Amino acid sequence: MNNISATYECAPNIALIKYWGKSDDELIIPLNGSISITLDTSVLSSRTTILLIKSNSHKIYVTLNSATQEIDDGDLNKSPDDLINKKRLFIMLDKVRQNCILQDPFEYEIRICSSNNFPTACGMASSASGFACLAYCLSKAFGYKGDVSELARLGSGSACRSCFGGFVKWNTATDSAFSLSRVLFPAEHWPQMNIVALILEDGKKAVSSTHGMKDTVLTSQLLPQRVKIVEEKRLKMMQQFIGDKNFDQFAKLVMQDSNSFHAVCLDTYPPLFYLNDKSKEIIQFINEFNKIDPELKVAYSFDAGPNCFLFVLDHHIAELLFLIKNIYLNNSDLGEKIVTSADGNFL
Ligand code: 2P0
Repeated sequence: MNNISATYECAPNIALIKYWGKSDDELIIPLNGSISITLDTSVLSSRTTILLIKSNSHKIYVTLNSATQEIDDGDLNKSPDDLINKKRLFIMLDKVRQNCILQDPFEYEIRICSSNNFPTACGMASSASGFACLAYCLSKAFGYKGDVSELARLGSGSACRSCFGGFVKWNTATDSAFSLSRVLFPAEHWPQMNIVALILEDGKKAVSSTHGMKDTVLTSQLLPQRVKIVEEKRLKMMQQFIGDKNFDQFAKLVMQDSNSFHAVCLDTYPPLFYLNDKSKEIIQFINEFNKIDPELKVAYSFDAGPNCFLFVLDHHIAELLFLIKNIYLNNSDLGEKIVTSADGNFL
């Protein structure tokens, strides 16, 4: 058999305890561990196919959402900004070729084809799901003997959490082989959990996460304090609250960690403004909504952009959506919005 192929599907994930800052930029080892929830692939997913063609050409073709380009090592000395993903692809490929069961791993032309079932304008980062798919495809096609989450991490840090469904933890470590992600709890553990994504802006962000976190590591004096709190307290607390299905405590910690992440962004020089005025309006709205009852009903979380992810249990989602759609949105110029549930269904 001369040709080998593999296809995988992975979903984006949303961090509950955020990753921001690397101890090793090349190997993408995070300063602190993180915990996320992976969305259901039936709603939002990336799908990637790899084809290895026995050949002396050694060419690599990558098709992303129907635009194809040939990639070669010579590219890598040009603009580092555009080529960061290509460079990471070569790092992943090197890693796989060094530790695989395929007899002659350099004797193939490689074709990679990847697409998302969600529009790029929906505000979900596709690099996590895309690189997780790529890691699975490379592993299968080459017979990689290492850990798939380590491989995905070399493509994009948050991608290692998209290798698995449910609640996932990614550990920090001094050695690359130990900075892996693992399932903490499967999605069925807390099926009443829903995620509502409010898309407030769909443009490309001014500063990418990769560059933003590099600046934070270099300049923020608040970051070491955040890393300490996350490592010493928050990861354990989050694991406990999810395990106990304690929504009140879970919600408080999700919001605190999102706030703390944006605080270190502001403490970066020059400052990183990922939230916009609409994001701040949503924060105020959620705080008001939560005031009505003694226990928290909704949690917000924001990644490196203005779009908002709301966490809410089944018995409060109708009330929340009613308020957002009929009262709040009427008084606001919120843009396109997409609503998903954690177990994967558009509502
Ligand atoms: C997270 N983010 O934990 C955090 C919260 C954004 C804010 O992981 O350089 O795209 O490829 O490792 O994975 C975004 O960072 O950056 C991210 P790289 P990545 O989800």
